[in-house]
Amino acid sequence: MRGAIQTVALPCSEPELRNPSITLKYGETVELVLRNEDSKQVVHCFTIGGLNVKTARNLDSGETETLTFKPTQQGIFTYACLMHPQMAGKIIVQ
Ligand SMILES: [Cu+2]
Repeated sequence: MRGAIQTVALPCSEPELRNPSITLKYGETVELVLRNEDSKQVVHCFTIGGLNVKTARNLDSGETETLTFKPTQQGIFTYACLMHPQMAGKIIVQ
């Protein structure tokens, strides 16, 4: 039996900069569904500093990757696209 799963969808695009803060529960598995919604054929990646979470590769426009992980620390972390540092937001683990 697996525990509760939190599923969060996160669009990745610029320049709209839709980078919501995401709140996760400590110790509870999360499925973070990333989708590159950029209309300009720009690739994006995704990484969360401090939680050792990142996409396996860059996502082309329209591509989706699901990252499954369990937050191992509480606190406030920053997520970002390494190629577009302005595409950043907060992950709050409580
Ligand atoms: Cu990017």
